[in-house]
Amino acid sequence: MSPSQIVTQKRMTAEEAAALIQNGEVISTSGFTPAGYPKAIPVALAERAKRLHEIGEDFKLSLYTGASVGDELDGELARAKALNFRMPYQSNKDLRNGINSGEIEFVDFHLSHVAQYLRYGFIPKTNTAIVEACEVTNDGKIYLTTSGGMSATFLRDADRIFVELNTGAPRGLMGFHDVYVPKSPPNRPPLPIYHAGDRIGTPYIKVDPKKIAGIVTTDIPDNTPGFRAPDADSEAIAAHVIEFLLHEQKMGRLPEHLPYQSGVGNVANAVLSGFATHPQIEPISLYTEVMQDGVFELIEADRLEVASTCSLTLSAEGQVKFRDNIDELKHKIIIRQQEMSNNPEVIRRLGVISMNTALEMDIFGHVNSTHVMGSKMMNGIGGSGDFCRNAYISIFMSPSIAKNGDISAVVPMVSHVDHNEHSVQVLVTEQGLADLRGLSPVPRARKIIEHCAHPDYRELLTEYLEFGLKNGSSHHTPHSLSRAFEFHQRFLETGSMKHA
Ligand code: 0RQ
Repeated sequence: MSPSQIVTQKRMTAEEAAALIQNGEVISTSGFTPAGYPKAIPVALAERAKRLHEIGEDFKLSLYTGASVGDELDGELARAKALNFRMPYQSNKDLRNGINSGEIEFVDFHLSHVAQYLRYGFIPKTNTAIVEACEVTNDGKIYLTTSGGMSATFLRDADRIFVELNTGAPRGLMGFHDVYVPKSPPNRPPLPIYHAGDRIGTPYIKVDPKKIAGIVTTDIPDNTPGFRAPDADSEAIAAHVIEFLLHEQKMGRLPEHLPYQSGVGNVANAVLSGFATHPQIEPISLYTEVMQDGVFELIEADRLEVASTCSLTLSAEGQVKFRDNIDELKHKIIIRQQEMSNNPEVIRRLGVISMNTALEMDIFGHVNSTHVMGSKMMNGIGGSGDFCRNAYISIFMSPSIAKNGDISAVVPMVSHVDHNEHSVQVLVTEQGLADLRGLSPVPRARKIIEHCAHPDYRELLTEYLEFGLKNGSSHHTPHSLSRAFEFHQRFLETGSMKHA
């Protein structure tokens, strides 16, 4: 197929586009966990930064994205020392090192908040938006590839737009997106999504073609980590979650057809796998932000009604499966902008059951998803807060130990709070599940220790609780402030949370 007129007129190389971007700019890009992000211009930008640094010139950018993006963007720019500010979520090793060394400022956001922050003027506007598209029309319709992210708001906000037209992305992606940008208060009407599968917007983002400064053609695929088969711990966690849901159903506390959100990683994939294979599970729908390969198992088992997501985070193998079945999948999958996939109003209305992964949880039910030992940024809160706070039931999962048993995921007090006791309802490890709904703090603590803590740490945790009950200032939440971080302290001093 011959390229449209706009592509012929505005075509340029990645290097030419990168040369137009100046030191100090705020750049916004498409991309969400890492799917649908631009790949060629960022690599050229990193090269430009390195060349300028070599001759002693400054070149640093602020970068806004939907969520984590591939190494071609976060990794290349971090290694080229071309970033001084980043938000709202990342998962790249080199970028993470830059953040933790203090070289790059990072703001960790609820993912549903960021687009409206930009529209409300709470954060600096963007100079240049770079989005990956599978089609761009002469009248300025941009059809995104594998993620929604915040592209609609970025494209409106930026002074100038570059499009990476990915000729390797299937054109069949046209029609998957549902682009809707809510009006700002006080004029925002209710968001009319009543079922996970409702479409309320357009399949494209419309921009003024005059704002498009250049179109770069590429054929680079999403660089997504491969799909790992679930390990024994993940399978055990999934089995506890499914047993709990079936019990809730039996007790009449789980209406049919509530949609699910599931986070990223091994555990999330194992749960979806469990939904696909367990003999008693009915077909489900997803109202989620990231769709991984696990969804194919649901489809193959004929157990997926519909999936609303912000990204298609598929392995190389998953991308082939997607392409081969794209026409059928179009009826099952909707890709939304993240302020809609993660929208608190919609999540609460639909009754989404949320399942996310924690780094650590404490005996009173607070969860840390982001900060190792209270200080070191891992990835960010992502959408876990959007879902957890508004879910019908909010579930957090984690293996009970990390680092060969030297770290307990259950601690006296979390070293950083992302999700607090008021929002966290169910905790699960491979050891078991603690349903915390309606429990006051001390029974909550006993249940978490008994059901979730690893046997190696149960005694230490119980001793901490009993010490607080005996010596603390209150029997309500019996913390002993001088001892609350003794697990973390011990790990930092000896390399293990266990007693020497
Ligand atoms: O370390 O990488 O050196 O092996 O943390 O842990 O068990 O592989 O788990 O990859 O699922 O990540 C919470 C980070 C879990 C993720 C988190 C070490 C462990 C390992 C990774 P290694 P696992 P996962 C949807 C929802 C927040 C955002 C979110 C996350 C590494 O799920 O970023 O939920 N969540 N978004 O050894 C020190 C502990 C530890 C620990 C594990 N207590 N202390 N290290 N590790 N527990 C997506 C979006 O929002 C876009």
